[in-house]
Amino acid sequence: MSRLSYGHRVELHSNSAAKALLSLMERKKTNLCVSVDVTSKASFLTIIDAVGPDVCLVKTHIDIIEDFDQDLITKLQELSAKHDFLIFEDRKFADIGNTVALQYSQGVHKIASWAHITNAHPVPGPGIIAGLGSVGHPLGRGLLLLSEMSTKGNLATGLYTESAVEMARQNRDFVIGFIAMSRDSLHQKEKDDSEDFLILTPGVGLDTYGDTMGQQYKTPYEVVFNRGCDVIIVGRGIYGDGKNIDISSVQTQAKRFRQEGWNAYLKRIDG
Ligand code: 5BU
Repeated sequence: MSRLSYGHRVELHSNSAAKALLSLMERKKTNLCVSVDVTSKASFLTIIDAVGPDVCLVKTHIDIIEDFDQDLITKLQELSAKHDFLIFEDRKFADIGNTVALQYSQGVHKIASWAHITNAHPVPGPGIIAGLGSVGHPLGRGLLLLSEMSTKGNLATGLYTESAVEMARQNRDFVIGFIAMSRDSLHQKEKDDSEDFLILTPGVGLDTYGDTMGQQYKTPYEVVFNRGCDVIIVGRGIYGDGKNIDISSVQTQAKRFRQEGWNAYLKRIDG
């Protein structure tokens, strides 16, 4: 499955967020997602405007923004239209269905109203998909399950990962794929040729191997070519520590990661 082009895979999905993302990647020729983990509205929007031409997806942690307001969402949506990218709120929901439905739709952030894609830990069981799906599916949103993580010592391995894949298989209209470190968990159990899941992978870097808090980095080539993942998620590798942002360096790094990710993908589909 991972040898098919993004464009060919559009038809294998019924979910509109999955279709939109795959079409966009094919059209714009990028599999780069930038994770914009900064805490001020101004830096957040500045970085997104700078990397916008090079990304298929912008990943947010909306709850770390100190001066969040509705205008930030309006501006984010304007940038999404201007540069042609989708929005992924990395919320990592992890509660019972009833609670996550409220967290997804209500409160200050009203995530479901603007995030095309969000994600959830499978730890509560299928009820978390039912809860999020009751809000997101009618809006055409897509959900990723965290079947693996990038950090040292994480518990999302083995049977846990396999169970996450099974939960996704039961809910393919809303669960569009996984946050995972490789395609292996799917290959082993792939059931039929029409099954297609997106694999989005954080922990991607080119100049460092990790940080002091357990993060571990792999290169875009390792992630996309060797491990068959679809989207590379890059944060600090592009904008550093988020202080004193140098826009031209942010743009240079975004183009560098974009090129590395796309070349690895071209080599993969070339087989
Ligand atoms: P970095 O600056 O490239 O290390 O940022 C990585 C981002 O991806 C950050 O927003 C994390 O919350 C996110 N992430 C991760 O690093 N590893 C994981 O397993 C998951 C999410 Br799930």
